[in-house]
Amino acid sequence: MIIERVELRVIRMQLKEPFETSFGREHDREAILVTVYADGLEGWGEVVASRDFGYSYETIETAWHVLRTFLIPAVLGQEIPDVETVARIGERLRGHPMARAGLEAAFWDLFARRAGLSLARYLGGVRERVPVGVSIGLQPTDEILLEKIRGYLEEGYQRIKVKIKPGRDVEMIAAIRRMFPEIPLMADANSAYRLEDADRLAALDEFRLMMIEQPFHWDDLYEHSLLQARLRTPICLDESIHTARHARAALEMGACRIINIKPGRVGGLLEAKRIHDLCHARGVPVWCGGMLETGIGRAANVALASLPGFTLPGDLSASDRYYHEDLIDPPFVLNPDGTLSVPTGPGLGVHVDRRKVDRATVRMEAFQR
Ligand code: NPQ
Ligand code: MG
Repeated sequence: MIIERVELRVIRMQLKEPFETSFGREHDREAILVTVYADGLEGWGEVVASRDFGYSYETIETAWHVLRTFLIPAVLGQEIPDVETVARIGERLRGHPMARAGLEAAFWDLFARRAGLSLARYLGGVRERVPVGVSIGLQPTDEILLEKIRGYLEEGYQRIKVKIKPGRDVEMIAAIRRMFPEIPLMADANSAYRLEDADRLAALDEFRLMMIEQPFHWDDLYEHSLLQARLRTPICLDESIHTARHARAALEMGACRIINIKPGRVGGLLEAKRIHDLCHARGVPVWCGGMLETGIGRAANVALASLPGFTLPGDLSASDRYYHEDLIDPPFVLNPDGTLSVPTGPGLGVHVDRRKVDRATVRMEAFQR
């Protein structure tokens, strides 16, 4: 397909409530939407970088720069036969996975629509519904956190993930376990600990957590392998897994037993699928992470999570977990069994509401061949 037009938009969405992690607090979500046009079809992708660095070094500004200066000129007016071609263009850059993933996602949507298939089917998905959990940010007090957990359990979420950091860990998890002895529970540190804190993390072993996510540095594998050797609880790596090569190295050195897959973190759905395939072949469970996506990024994640190796509930909450009003219609809603239904229409399989997109847009640029 000859790519006729690409549009970039920065959108800003008010969060229902602030989301706090070990690296900071967000009140609203900014993201970039990418739209590609060819042969009378369009494809939508979401770049999950934020206004500020924190989760990673990428920001809206770095992603915008990389897209308009390097990636869009490489596809505009070109014959692009498949997503592999887009991925190869992206791989010429070092780093900037979120920028690359957002463009690639738009092409996945475009090519799946051309094939008349849902993105899930196009990727090789096998599930009609995917199990979902919820990620709860740091709260002012344990009492407020316990109330939040109770609310999400009542809504039907299949597992609870809480954020931890030094000073908000063992006692807080103990309080959760006293109130909810049996729920599927996990903790995400977003790289807040150092190797010297290993005793504190080992003290979490008694709480039967499903996993501890990313305790150490965002690019570390080795120190995680030292910690995993001391823990019964599986370590799950998020920030540290940048490619399928990293995933293989992490598994072979015993740095983790579970991997969180996010297309934005690993440069796109193609690399995400490679990590899935590697883990699936080795019997290593994976789950789909979340980046406070709008319905556009969420739909791509749900499609990815329909692959057979995604056996654990993902951070794939319903649209109303973060936003009063999503950009897609209808929004994602939680099924009574704690799943999200995988869209079956062509491509992402969701209707992008352009009026809502326009209202959320704070910056726009179009590139025409
Ligand atoms: C994680 N997500 O698994 C990330 C981290 C995260 C749902 O826990 C703005 C944009 C704020 C993206 C905060 C969840 C964010 C963000 C945290 C991602 O580690
Ligand atoms: Mg995480």
